[in-house]
Amino acid sequence: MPKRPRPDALDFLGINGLLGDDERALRAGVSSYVRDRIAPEIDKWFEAAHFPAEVVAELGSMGLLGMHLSGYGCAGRTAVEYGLACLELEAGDSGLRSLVSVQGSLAMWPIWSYGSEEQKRHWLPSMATGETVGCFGLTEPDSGSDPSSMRTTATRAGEGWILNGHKRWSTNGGIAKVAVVWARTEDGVRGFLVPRGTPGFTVRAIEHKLSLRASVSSELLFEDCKLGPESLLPGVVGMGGPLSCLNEARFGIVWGAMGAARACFECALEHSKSRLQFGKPIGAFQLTQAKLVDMLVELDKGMLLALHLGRLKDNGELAPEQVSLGKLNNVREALRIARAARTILGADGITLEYPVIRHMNNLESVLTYEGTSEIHTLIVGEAITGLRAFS
Ligand code: TGC
Ligand code: FAD
Repeated sequence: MPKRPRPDALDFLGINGLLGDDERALRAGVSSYVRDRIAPEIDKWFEAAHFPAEVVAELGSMGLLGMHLSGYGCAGRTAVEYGLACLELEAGDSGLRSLVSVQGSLAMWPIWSYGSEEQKRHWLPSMATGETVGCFGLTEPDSGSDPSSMRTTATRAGEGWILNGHKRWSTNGGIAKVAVVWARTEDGVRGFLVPRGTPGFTVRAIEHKLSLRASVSSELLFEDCKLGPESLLPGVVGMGGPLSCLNEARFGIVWGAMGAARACFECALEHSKSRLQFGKPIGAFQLTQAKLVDMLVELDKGMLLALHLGRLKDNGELAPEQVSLGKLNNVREALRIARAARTILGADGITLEYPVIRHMNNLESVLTYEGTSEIHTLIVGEAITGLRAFS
């Protein structure tokens, strides 16, 4: 009797089989790129806190920037395809997925959704190729989880505006040619497109990070920064503007976190089979197997959750609170998986010789940005109780 094949450890539930041909092809293409181009370099980039700027155009040429948008040079891919790209990019490094999230979901998406026809034509095609990088300024030094407390203001000056304020933690800020900045106006919160080099606009790097070291984080400073009328995003007023952008980026993180988790699981699994202690592979000890199986269970559940949310999104049925549930679960579990993987690697787990500690440190940022796990808990809590616990 032929031996019964065992499920593949890296796709135990056969989730790849739930994908269509186009989805599998896109996933395989991004995965090869990460394996051949990113994996050999990422430890050096991370250690040197170096952002490889040349990667932006490469991602653009693969059609991954603003990939879930249509027209204006964008690839017009589905939500599931966008998610799969995030999954495979983050298996390389969360910084790579951050770059794509911010460019596509936080910079291009608001222009595509709320911009004038002229703004779309002006910015989107060069953002899709990667020639123009965008960043997103919502968080401020005193305004993180509660962005509605922002102090940045835009006041009318003739036909245009004057911007004053301080944004912090803008991913891509130092390399961006355009910043999407959210500011308080007399009508409510509005979005502005601020080109690099505008007088009164300066950018300062945030250094000494021990997480997302291969990603640019910046402060954006606006001092009597004069903007023309063409800078205003005409299509949205109020906090719904910036918060709706977050749904897009959070969705990508639901998938991406599972990529980082898978990379940690794969590394720990391999190590458990080759590392001998007490005369046998550590993977033969029951406690190690329990760790590996717990990791696998959460990885596969997280993948199913991501795919389910992706299918809902493609059907136009995904609610922001459902995205919150996905971000909460998948990032929390990814971090647990990374920590468990670290223990399986023992002392080697703290070196950059293996990808685990890098992913683990990156995931600490992912747990915090795009809404902390506490905030997503409260968003889901409000959805099920009807009671608001933020304030
Ligand atoms: P709230 O009073 O609840 O709502 C104000 C208005 O906004 C609407 N709204 C949404 N619309 C679309 N999508 C959502 N998810 C929305 N959430 C709220 C809402 O309907 C209302 O509209 P209207 O028309 O009635 O005015 O707002 P609030 O200010 O009380 O906020 C509640 C809370 C805490 C959930 C929100 O502030 C929040 O999500 N806080 C977390 C902040 C956050 O996630 N910041 C992320 C910054 S960007 C980032 O981290 C990028 S990292 C990227 C990377 O490198 O990958
Ligand atoms: P705080 O809001 O000060 O929170 C501190 C702690 O208090 C958290 O544990 C939080 O959950 C908890 N807390 C706060 N309020 C409550 C409450 N009501 N109930 C219970 N607990 C609560 N922002 C941008 O605008 N653009 C970007 O591109 C961007 N990129 C980022 C990149 C990185 C690497 C990082 C680390 C952050 C980035 N951010 C960006 C900022 C990010 O969105 C914020 O850090 C995040 O929203 C949390 O804000 P905070 O850091 O000020 O923490």
